[in-house]
Amino acid sequence: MRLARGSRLVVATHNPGKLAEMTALLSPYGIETVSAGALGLPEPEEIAEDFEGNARLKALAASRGAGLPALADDSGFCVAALGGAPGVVSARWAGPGRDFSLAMARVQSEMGHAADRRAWFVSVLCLARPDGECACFTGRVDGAVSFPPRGAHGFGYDPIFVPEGSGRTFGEMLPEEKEAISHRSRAFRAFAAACLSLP
Ligand code: ITT
Repeated sequence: MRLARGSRLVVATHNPGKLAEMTALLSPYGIETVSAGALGLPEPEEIAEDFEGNARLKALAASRGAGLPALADDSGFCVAALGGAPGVVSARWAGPGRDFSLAMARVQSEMGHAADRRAWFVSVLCLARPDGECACFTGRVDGAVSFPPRGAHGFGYDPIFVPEGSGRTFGEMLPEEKEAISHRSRAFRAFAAACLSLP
């Protein structure tokens, strides 16, 4: 399923941090982007049990709602010592006010002094068309949890995640440094190879 240059594409997220990253990743490809929020599309309930199921559900809802192809991301922060939690419910740990200082404090209190500090982010990007055709692409970045939170860049759990090979959190990295190695950019590279063409 390829997208022609000049196509209009809905970026099917209501998360401003993700919207900024997805728009930057799409910028070299000559695709006209419009966000789900700008189109007034509702946020579908994320009732699937895994990242791919939720990415499909969000991409299909936006694509059918707008009558255009749509790209959705379902992602999460996974902690080894917590059996992979918060994982698919990462956004819910921030509560109704989407307060990620609460979510990060919960990770810290649930981990306690666990010796295993391994953590990873996962992103599944799904491209859907209004006729129901879908294609999904997964990316992952491994690293460790680090407290206290550090850095004001990025969003969500970025201030407590140190990717492998770095001494800094995603929150301390410039957008282009995070983009070089992030789960979302890895999923995006697979998506771009399958669905986009460079000028
Ligand atoms: P949409 O469904 O509208 O895209 P959302 O925030 O509800 O927005 P998810 O259901 O996929 O998105 O939740 C994923 C959560 O995982 C997200 O809110 C972040 O807290 C966290 N997360 C995902 N990618 C992240 C990243 O690159 N950096 C930090 N946290 C991230």
